[in-house]
Amino acid sequence: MIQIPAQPYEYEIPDLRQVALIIIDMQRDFLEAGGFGEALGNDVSQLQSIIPQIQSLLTTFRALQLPIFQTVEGHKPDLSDCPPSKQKRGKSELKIGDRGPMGRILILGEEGNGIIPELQPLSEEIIISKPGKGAFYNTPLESHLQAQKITHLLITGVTTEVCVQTTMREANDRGYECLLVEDATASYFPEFKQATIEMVRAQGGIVGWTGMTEDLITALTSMQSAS
Ligand code: TIU
Repeated sequence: MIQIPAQPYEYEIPDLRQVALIIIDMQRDFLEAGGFGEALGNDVSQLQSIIPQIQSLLTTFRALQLPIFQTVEGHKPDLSDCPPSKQKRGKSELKIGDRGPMGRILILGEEGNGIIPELQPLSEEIIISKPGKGAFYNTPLESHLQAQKITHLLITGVTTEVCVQTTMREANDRGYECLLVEDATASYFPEFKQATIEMVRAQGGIVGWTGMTEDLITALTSMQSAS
């Protein structure tokens, strides 16, 4: 058992084999110009500051041979998994499925849908394609977690109040003990990021815990050397 400094109180991981790193939607569509994020009217440069923290967590998980799941939000080319409500939403010129500077917007396999080069997964690492905001809806994520007996999730990625928070709430309702990594998640709206952090850990951790990259890395590596 290890206790990690966190809010609203220490986060406990009973065994290293029970923890996974979840990286939500660090794809070009959200972090680079010409993708879905920009089509929605956002300043995408806002999100790039968290790349070093996620790289550090990736390096630690790889060194400890612990499971990593990256997700990408995207739809089949025929849009059969995209509800018309989602496809039509908003007043932007470019909509899901339209051709943009990085290929068709939010379509699986297109250039814009790929994970950013800095966080490229290794061939054995699992990428979960998800049609919704949450990583559990209509995906095989839960069966992977159950197969590996994972109970604790460290959650990172973008955007904090949309796909990250939805995923954390889905996981919480399924019984997972989740920690949102504060300096490894970002929003186009800094005030929404802060509000999400506070609402997650309010009421005694109603959705889970929040903590910092360095504290997690220190704890995980010391746990490894103690075992
Ligand atoms: N628009 C926005 O903030 N986010 C999304 O559409 N998807 C994710 O958060 N990944």
